[in-house]
Amino acid sequence: MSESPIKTIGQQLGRRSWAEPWKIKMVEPIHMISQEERAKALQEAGYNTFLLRSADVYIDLLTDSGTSAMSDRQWAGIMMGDEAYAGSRNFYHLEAAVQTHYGYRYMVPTHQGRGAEHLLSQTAIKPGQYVPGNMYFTTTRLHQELAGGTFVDVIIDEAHDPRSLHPFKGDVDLDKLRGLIQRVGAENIAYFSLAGTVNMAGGQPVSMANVRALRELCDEQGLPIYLDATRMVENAYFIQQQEAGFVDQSIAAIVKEFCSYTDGAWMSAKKDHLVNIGGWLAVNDHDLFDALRNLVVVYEGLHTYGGMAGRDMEALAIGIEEAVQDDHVRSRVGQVLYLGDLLLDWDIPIVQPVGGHAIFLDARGFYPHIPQDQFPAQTLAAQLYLDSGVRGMERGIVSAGRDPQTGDHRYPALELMRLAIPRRVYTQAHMDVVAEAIKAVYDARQQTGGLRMVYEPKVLRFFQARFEPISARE
Ligand code: P71
Repeated sequence: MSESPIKTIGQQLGRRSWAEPWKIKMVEPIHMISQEERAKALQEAGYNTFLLRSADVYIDLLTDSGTSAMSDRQWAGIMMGDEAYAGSRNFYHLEAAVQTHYGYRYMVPTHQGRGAEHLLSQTAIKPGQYVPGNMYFTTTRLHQELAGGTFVDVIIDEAHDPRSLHPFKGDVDLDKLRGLIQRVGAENIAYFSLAGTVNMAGGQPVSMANVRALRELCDEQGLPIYLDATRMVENAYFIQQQEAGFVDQSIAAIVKEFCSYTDGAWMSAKKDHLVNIGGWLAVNDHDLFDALRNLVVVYEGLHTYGGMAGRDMEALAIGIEEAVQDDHVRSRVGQVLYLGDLLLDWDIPIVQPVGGHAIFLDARGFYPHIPQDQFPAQTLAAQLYLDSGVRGMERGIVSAGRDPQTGDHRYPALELMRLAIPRRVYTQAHMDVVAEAIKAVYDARQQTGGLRMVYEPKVLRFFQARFEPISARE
């Protein structure tokens, strides 16, 4: 009998296949509208994928934030909501889950990540202070600036190079940090703002060795470290797989050790924690906690709900537990790597190594003929939607915004278009469709022209900016 030419992915790669550690119990229909309808929708949205209606999107990879599928246990938790204004049972469950898995003493819930960033920035930054960190994130840096701080990027140089294969491109460059301390003095630094993984670098992880060394330096200088733990579980997976000495440790143990080198963390629970809304802020210092607890009631809600319903806190507490299960994390990151492998195999320019939550297409590699102030990554997001209804997000010059001092665009080294994969939502077949769509857009790259910005909001402009195509004759 002749062998079938059709092979599973596992067979093609010479290994046994693995599969998701769940089966599907409820489905949400999706469909692709026509090419003409997509062209119209894109024009109405000002060529900004944030302004598209989700009904006009086929496969939605705008973000992995709040878009994951909850488990049956989490949905059951929704029914167990204790909607008391104060002291809800679900709050205590959430507090215990954070203490158990992240190890911090005190926790304040917030409605989502930026609520926590706001509280931490207002309490821990004095106007005029510097906040060093391993690459900016849009909302994080904005809250630091609104509190009178100045963010200083001290990530390793490799993080700015989409082709560098460094396995821990999220690492802090300790020499850059020492240089800053020498220049401005430790007393003018509020804290170290550490993110694991680093979203804007491509979902790149920080190594355990690096956080240990950072802790030593910060101890010498009397500086606290606060961690953006939004995708720390995914960071732990890379440590487990790639850093010597961790292959036999559980994700849960790695997360906890990593956090033990930091003084506190803020969380957008809409990512790792598998909920549609929620966040928290946790610290070890009681005085700081007291200040945060005072402030949360002003901006979020009482300190035992912080802007979440009791049911949301219950789903979140359960999500924290599910998030650190090894089989879950392996399949979550494994799906991202699968899409990345397809694209790499076809020589499509993407950020390498592939990170934990998303594929980042290198828009400069697609459109070397489009200057950065004609928005290559924004163009790429528009083209991919037009081709197949797949929605991604610009992460380049539009996201970087303007320099508050000079008013000019910031010109980031990375001009990327992100395709973020929601957790437990799409199948391997969806990934195949996405890969083929990207290939079609790549094959048509030379016929593609850039965009001009016709409306620009003052802050976080990427959300609502509008664009128009620049015609070939201009
Ligand atoms: C993402 C988001 C959501 C988002 C935010 C801003 C612009 C576009 C999309 C949110 C994060 C994040 C990190 C590392 C804090 C937040 C804010 N990411 N830190 O990637 O990735 O959390 O959205 O819950 O307020 O699509 P929040």
